[in-house]
Amino acid sequence: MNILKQASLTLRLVKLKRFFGSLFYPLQRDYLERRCYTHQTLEAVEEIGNIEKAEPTKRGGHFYFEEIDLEICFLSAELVQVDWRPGIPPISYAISHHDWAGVEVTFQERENAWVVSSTKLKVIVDADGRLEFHNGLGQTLRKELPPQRRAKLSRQIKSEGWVHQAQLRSHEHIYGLGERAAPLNLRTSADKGKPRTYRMWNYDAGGIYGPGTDPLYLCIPIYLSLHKEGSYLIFYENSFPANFSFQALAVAEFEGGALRYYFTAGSPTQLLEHYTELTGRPPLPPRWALGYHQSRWGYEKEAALQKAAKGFETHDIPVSAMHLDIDVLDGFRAFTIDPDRFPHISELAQELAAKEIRLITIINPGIKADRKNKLFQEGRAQDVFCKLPNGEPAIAPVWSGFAAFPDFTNPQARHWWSRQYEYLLDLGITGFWHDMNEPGVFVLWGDPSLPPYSTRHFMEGRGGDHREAHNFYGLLQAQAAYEALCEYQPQQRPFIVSRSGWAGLQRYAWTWTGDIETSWAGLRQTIPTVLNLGLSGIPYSGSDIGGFKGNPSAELYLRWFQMSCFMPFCRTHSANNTKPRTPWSFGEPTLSIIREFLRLRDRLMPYFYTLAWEATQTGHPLVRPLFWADSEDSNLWNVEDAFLLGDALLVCPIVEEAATSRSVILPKGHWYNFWDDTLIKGGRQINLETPQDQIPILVKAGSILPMQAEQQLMLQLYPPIEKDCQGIVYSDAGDGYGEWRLDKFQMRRNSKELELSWEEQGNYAFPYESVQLHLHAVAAEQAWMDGTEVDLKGKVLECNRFQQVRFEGI
Ligand code: NBV
Repeated sequence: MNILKQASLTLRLVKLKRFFGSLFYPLQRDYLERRCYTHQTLEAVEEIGNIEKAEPTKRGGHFYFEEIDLEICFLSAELVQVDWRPGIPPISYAISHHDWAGVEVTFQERENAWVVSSTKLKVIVDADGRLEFHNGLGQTLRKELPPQRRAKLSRQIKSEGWVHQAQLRSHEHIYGLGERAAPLNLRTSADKGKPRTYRMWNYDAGGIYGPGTDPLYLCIPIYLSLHKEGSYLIFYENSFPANFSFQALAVAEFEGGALRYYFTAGSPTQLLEHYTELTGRPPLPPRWALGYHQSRWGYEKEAALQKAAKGFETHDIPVSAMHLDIDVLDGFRAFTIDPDRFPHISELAQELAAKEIRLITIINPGIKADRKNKLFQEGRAQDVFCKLPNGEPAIAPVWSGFAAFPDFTNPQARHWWSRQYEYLLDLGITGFWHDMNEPGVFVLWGDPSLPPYSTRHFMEGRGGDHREAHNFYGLLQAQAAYEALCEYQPQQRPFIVSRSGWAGLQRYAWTWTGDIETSWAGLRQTIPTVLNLGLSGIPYSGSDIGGFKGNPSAELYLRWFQMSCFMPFCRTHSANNTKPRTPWSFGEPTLSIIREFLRLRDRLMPYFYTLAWEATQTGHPLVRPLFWADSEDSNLWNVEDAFLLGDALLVCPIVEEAATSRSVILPKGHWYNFWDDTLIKGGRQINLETPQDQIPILVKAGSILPMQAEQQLMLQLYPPIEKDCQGIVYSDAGDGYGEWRLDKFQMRRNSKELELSWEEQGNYAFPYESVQLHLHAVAAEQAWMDGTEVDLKGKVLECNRFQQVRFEGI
């Protein structure tokens, strides 16, 4: 009884302390900010003036206006960098490619305009500073107004921002901007026709968010436009806070920094290729990461985790990883393990590893600002924290109490931070989950982060404030972690999940959609959020299955689970005060259906893994909007309740309570129903039944879908209606950086025959013991393998490796 009383008293004290922290901190923040920045500002808009001189450069042209100058620089024939000056140039944290090959560019003068072009793109610069972008076919893709500089003069600070505007056609659709709780088409108005404004400021939604909340944790100033003349992508390399809106004009208002942006044109697939050539492609994750992850805030002791792990065995459910939330931390301090509640973490990690379950732990960036905290003392001595103008560390309340924040814009801080992972790796922790890294802090009012004007950052030596550094925070923390993991475990591929980030995060980490509410609306929101992340270059994401806060009904959990089985990051996670949420928590039939779906995901692993490999080559997200299949079909531009997994699968999750059927608009071509092989003509809206144990899944006609069962590779052959199609399977050891192989298949259909040929590339030994070819929707009378007749059992052919198989009499 006494112990209980004491525990509840401690809890109340902790809560009280937290309350006072979040009251005291914003008072101090507001005071500091007032000293740095008074709101009595004078706002002046500066026009750029007329052009005075224009001259060609090696890769483009330089244009001198009265107040400003402009440099157009083709990095490749498809990608052009546009730089309006002056303005502090950005530190190129987002950019991974710097040494571009030569490119042929022409520079022509016309009456009152200049044309700078490559073979693929044309930029027309008007004497008044308007820009037009055309593609190689001469179609106008984008028309920009002259940018405006906006100077804000206050007593202490002269802050200079930019307003950049472009015309939008009435039917133009806009996508991207990183993580958004918005419709897929970001131009869709909010309630009552109110235009939406999207903020660029990574933001901790504070435990719960729903559709319409803006901003969220991971903003990226990138957008992709689709209209009848074509599609283009624009990425602003400016990390300052900004507002974006899309009405008659696309408006981007930056509160500081330079106006540097990149423009590229092409199909959505090409746009992602060009963008990730610039900002980097995602590395191949370890294969296990594509399996199922179980997490909760509330595994308070080792026993709770062991019990959950046992449940997976008992219920025969595959699980790849288990995540430990802040419960594992000692006093909520980063890089610690609570010795009382997790006394045998090493043994626990080993025990789980024996069951092929990896242990992932949470890391929060705040370092408890306490003289007794060694890490804080060390960080201070090495001068690695974000600072206030007086040189002292900027301190703000988080879980552990008042904390200092590593300044990841300081290479010394990144190095110091990266050294901390070794301790956890040695204990057997396999991967890391970066939370609260916007960075998020506790406040009763105002912005839940560090003071934007008064927090100073190192910025690679040139100095800068938190307005510029804030959106880089999660990205640079992920970089430090990624480098640490590569260094300490060179034979293993890093696995990091980061809540926050910026352009380029794909080089280091996955993400998840944070604290989405537990509701059908929350489930529906997840689809456009994940799709827009993918279109922003972040291919690995997913949501807390069942939503973060609250208790889903069995039906909501099941439908959320079924959808998540086709998303890159498949993880159940929930808040600390929720009911247990494991696949068996809801009894039958939920348990059996989930088991079947997870087994299906496991069988699809060769497909998932091949898509992951393709992402390393192209930057294509694994999960794509339907218009990816045909960006000219404007009927697909708004579909946000279904998605493509790769090119072969079209997944239609159930996002309405008690639904027994749902409709979907199919891209043109033909599709097979995954569950019964019915052939369906695309290019129209169809209705599909949705029993509880299924969600509609369609397979594109002309797909070779690689699946696995035990040691067998199962090639599911979905014949094209005519002509031929290809399919590939990427294989390697599943981790590390050793040999690999590509098995390339070609399927050809003639009037009565189906032919499959196989080519191999790479040195990794074929990892399957046998192969099964499975015909869908057609039956054959005879089969021939490399010229010899073989026995066909119904629609299935068991075989080994071959060069060519012919099915006759189909
Ligand atoms: O660490 C606790 C939670 C975590 O479970 C969740 O996934 C994060 O998004 N975390 C946020 C901190 C506080 C939430 C109120």
